[in-house]
Amino acid sequence: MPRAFITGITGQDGQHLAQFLHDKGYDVYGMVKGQSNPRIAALVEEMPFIETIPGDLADLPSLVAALEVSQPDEVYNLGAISFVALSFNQAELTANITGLGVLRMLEAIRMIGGSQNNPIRFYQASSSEMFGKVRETPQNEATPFHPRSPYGCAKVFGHDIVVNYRESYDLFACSGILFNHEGPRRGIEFVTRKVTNAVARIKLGLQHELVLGNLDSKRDWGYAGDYVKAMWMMLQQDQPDDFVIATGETHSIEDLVQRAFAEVGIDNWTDYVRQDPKFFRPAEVDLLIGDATKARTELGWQPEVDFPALVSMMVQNDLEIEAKKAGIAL
Ligand code: GDR
Repeated sequence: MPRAFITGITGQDGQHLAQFLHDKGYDVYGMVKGQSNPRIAALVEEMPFIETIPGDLADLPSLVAALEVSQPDEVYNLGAISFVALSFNQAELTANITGLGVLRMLEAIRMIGGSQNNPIRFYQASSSEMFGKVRETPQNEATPFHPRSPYGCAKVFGHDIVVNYRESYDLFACSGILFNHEGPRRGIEFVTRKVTNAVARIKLGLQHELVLGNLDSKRDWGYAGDYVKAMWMMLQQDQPDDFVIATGETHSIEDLVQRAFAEVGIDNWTDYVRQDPKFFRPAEVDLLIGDATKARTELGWQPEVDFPALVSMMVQNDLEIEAKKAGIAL
């Protein structure tokens, strides 16, 4: 059985990837940090096949030990401080975990290595946030970076160090430059889930207002389930390389809000939405739209869930969850 080691296993992508790899016959190891994290208990209950290993991206010896225990064929580094807004308040922590954490993981791989015939293959979760104040539209693998947040800066470091270690030490290391990807497992702090959850609660009469920041920024939103498949595909290539993963369509936050309300039959959405400066960011990424031609031609990857289907999936999921919690029959 092939073996995979995943950091960030309790996050949205970690969960999707764990299930995807398990279905492919992998033994799945997930790194968990902290002492008593309720998300770990919930995850292990849902996916009992996951073997958890303690460790922290801030602690190199713990990464080395985790690789010694799991002896992976593939390592997926999805762990990060991943919320862009938070990175402005905790910039140093973000640089340490989201940026230096990548370096530590690469060093751990250099130390443990895997067998000569079967070196460890490494996937790094790079991000469209690296493009930031975009230099060209759409963005592809050759588009220069101009990050707009401590998170984006840390991801640029992570991306560059992967390229550098690949070139310096001949590691099988790939970066997926993933544009926004969402779904029912998305954390409530991110705008898609915040909106779909609020819309469900408003429809059920449990909430009366949705408070947001900037409604004008545009994102290329795909479905997380499609995107974890691309991560795995990258590691099955003969040569390591970097790939943009995106849908090639962009929508504003306003489009998202409008479509989510329409899904529950509410057309007068402006009556429910208020803007608050506290949700605006010190610097914004105004427009993202990815060109995934390389992934399509070289990996044979393409997204299966489009924007309307994604919003519908998330709203319906939140309706079910919120109705069940409140004891309301749908
Ligand atoms: P993003 O995702 O920063 O693109 O990074 P997020 O959903 O947080 O923000 C998207 C856009 O929505 C605007 N916005 C709001 N955002 C949040 N979270 N809450 C609000 O109330 C709100 N109002 C407006 C934001 O200003 C922004 O323009 C995500 C993360 O998953 C990263 O980790 C990942 O690398 C990138 O996607 C690709």
